Amino acid sequence: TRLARDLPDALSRGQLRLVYQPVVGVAERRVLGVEALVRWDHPALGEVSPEEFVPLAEDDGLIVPLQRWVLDQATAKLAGLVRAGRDLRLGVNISVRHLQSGSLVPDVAAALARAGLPPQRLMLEVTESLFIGQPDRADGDLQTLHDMGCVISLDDFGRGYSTFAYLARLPVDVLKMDREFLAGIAEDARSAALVHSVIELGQRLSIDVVAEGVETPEQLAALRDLGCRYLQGFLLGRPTAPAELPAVIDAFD
Ligand code: G
Ligand code: G
Ligand code: MN
Ligand code: NA
Repeated sequence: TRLARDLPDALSRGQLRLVYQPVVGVAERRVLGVEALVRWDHPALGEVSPEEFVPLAEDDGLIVPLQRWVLDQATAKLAGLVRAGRDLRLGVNISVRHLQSGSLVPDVAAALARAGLPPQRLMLEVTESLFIGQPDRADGDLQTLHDMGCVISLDDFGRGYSTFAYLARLPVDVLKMDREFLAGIAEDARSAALVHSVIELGQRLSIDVVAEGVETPEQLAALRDLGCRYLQGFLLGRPTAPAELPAVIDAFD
């Protein structure tokens, strides 16, 4: 396809960029962190979603350089914000293939060192689909990153299967509850009970739960009532260009 053909040059031609979406603390009433999300501005096709090109990069062996670029850009950006006095954490989505390649640990260490960013500021977002099957070297590398001080989050929690088993197996600090859970939360007692149980699961395991995909004030109110402490979604803030990020963060203070 055209996208697959053009992807190898996208990085060198400067067609990739990052946007950042805020994560808000309910008790803190402020933006606690931002998640980096990659975009490709294709010269002819316009903006391409990572949903389309990340799988292509994974098939073409381009994912490791792409993820290195994301890590370098995002850690440098966050280090600048921290130096400017902002107390923020950075979330970066990690690819299965990068973890399995064995180079994620040195790549993360290098990005943190170049940026001068403490590992505690970096949250690595992994999806559970990564860990289907036997424990392998990816488990060990994730543990190493956790031991280095990086925060590990399980992204899209609840979308796949065997989720509970992963919680026993992996060093998870944060659960990002899939937005599917929020679909009926404001109207329907069963949906609310399900979300409540995920929040309680987090409390029992000392894992912070972030609700993803908060779009309406009704969902926000329901999540607050259920004791959810961390929120992300279009209602709180859309993915934003770095230049506009300070204004988005200040809007909460
Ligand atoms: O930002 P958006 O909703 O378009 O993201 C679509 C999907 O792409 C999500 O699953 C998100 O996790 C993933 N994604 C966004 N940025 C990155 C990235 O830098 N690396 C990887 N591997 N996935 C990303
Ligand atoms: O898989 P992951 O959670 O990393 O996916 C992040 C994606 O979710 C991004 O592409 C982002 O644009 C999208 N997203 C963020 N907030 C919302 C929201 O409130 N509603 C919907 N539908 N998508 C969202
Ligand atoms: Mn994510
Ligand atoms: Na997610």
